[in-house]
Amino acid sequence: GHLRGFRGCTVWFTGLSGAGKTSIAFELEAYLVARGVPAYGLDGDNMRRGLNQDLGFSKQDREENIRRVAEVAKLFADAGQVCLCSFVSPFSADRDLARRIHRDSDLPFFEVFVDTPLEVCELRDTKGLYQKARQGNIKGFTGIDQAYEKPENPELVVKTIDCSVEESTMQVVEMLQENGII
Ligand code: GGZ
Repeated sequence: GHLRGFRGCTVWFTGLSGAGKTSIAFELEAYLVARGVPAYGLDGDNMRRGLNQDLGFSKQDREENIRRVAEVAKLFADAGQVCLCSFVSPFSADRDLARRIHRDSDLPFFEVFVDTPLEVCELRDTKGLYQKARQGNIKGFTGIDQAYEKPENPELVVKTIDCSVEESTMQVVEMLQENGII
């Protein structure tokens, strides 16, 4: 879409399971849509149940998961949406690929590191997955027996420990304002 006034973009949330990526993205989606800015969220729930249902959590499958998500996000952004991607995306190379896929189409890409310590995520354990991983019932769980490579140069770092979801969301809103997206 080269005839649009409003520029779409992708906001890429990365962080551990339970860090708060989807909560922030959901709040941001509501904030934007309420102000007439088209926004749409992609996450493990809607991508892994459909398009990516053939993929698991090996390093290779995560790479392909992220590649497909990035291609889909690029289309949303090109269609003028603010595409909100919430994926653990633990590997720098995969996130860099997502960025490159957008850059090659001249679409803005913002990497947001949802920086919640493992101890906090594990204490929350909203889905009981950390407990299962500790017991060895889930293999290759990010932060337990698979790596999470922290972003080196994210556009934004959100520290969720002493921040409400609303406060974290407003930090992303400010970033979008500073970059002329909204
Ligand atoms: C990490 C896993 C795993 C393993 C299942 N490692 O809290 P959640 O439940 O909803 O978020 C996690 C989600 C991760 O999927 P992503 O598509 O975001 O991963 S990636 O970007 O790395 O491809 C968690 C659940 O799926 N989950 N097994 N082994 N998270």
